[in-house]
Amino acid sequence: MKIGIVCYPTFGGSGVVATELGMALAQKGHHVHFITYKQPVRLDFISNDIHFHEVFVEEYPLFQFQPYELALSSKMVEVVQMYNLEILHVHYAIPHAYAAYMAKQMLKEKGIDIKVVTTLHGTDITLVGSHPNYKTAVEFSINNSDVVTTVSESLKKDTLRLFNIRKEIHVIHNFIDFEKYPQIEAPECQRSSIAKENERIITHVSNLRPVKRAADVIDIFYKIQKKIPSKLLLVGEGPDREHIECQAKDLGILDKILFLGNSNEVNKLLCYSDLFLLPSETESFGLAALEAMAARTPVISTNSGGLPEVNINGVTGFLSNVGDTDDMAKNAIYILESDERLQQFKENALNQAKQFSLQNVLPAYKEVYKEVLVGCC
Ligand code: GMT
Repeated sequence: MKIGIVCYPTFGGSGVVATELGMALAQKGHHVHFITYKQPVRLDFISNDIHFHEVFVEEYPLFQFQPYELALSSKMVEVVQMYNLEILHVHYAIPHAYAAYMAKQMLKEKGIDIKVVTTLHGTDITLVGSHPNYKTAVEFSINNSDVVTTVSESLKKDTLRLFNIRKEIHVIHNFIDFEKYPQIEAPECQRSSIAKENERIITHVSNLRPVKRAADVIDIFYKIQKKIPSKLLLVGEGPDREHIECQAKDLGILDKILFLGNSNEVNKLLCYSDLFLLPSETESFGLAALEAMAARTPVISTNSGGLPEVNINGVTGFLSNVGDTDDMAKNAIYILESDERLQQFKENALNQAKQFSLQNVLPAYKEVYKEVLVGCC
């Protein structure tokens, strides 16, 4: 198949899923064309079957905002024609599904019937998409996609609740490529370079936006380290970074936290991890939690959105109400205070993550592509 993938090229979950999907499809011999404004950060695999097409937006004094969706839809039309693409798979509705609709109409005028698959990822529905400023256009572009998928049952419910949707929604969970996660302790994973022998290592990975409640991460860690000697690895950059640095300084725990910034080798950093914290306000799925579990790390998370589909309470970690940092710290300490218990949770986390392996999930996307090409969805 010849597939165009449109996504955000950044460290966000939707871009990561789109890039991993594209690389996996190319490995299976499909022709994949990434269309976006920068090379996706996770694109680390080179093959004859992977192409990248950069969307340029020219500066012009009249524009207060650059008309990205216009340039994107024009680029989609150009690439579809040039490479005879059959499918445009757009990740994150805003503005990708809308731009794909425009591309589809332009191509129709040229006698080309391009199929549009839209994958909804979360904030494009829950936080941003349903805002009155965007709702009409998002609803329209979902209803006019050929196929719509969501990354969790929870996001499907949210989409049906927040919009007037006339299409069937297919749930295809996010996935992990286990080949990128060493199943035995890698020699380069030197815990001693980060923590003392008796210290546990706790991690949090996010874009440090308000929805991630990074202040809760610091609060939970503060409570944990009072009982259990530990270090916190914080991976990611975002608007809340300065605030949580000050918070950590005020609490006197700055020297126990390593701020590592953005990384496209999260899989390698997670090898150090004993416990993962994800106290988000909402997560449609929580890819960061799944990545942690693939690296044998139990998860302390909230019970919002799709997190209960990934993190099983009392088995792979624990789920608490949003903002209940006392409960999250209590659960974390329960796991960390016993070596035996920690090992059990680690095994459980890995076993649960295996259900979301690339091998298990990729066929669902391929099925959707096949169906849309024969016109049955
Ligand atoms: O979490 C973010 O803010 C990034 C965002 C994105 O769109 O890149 O992540 C969303 O998509 C991920 C991949 O499907 C999901 O795992 C995240 O749960 C989801 N984030 C939210 O719903 C807040």
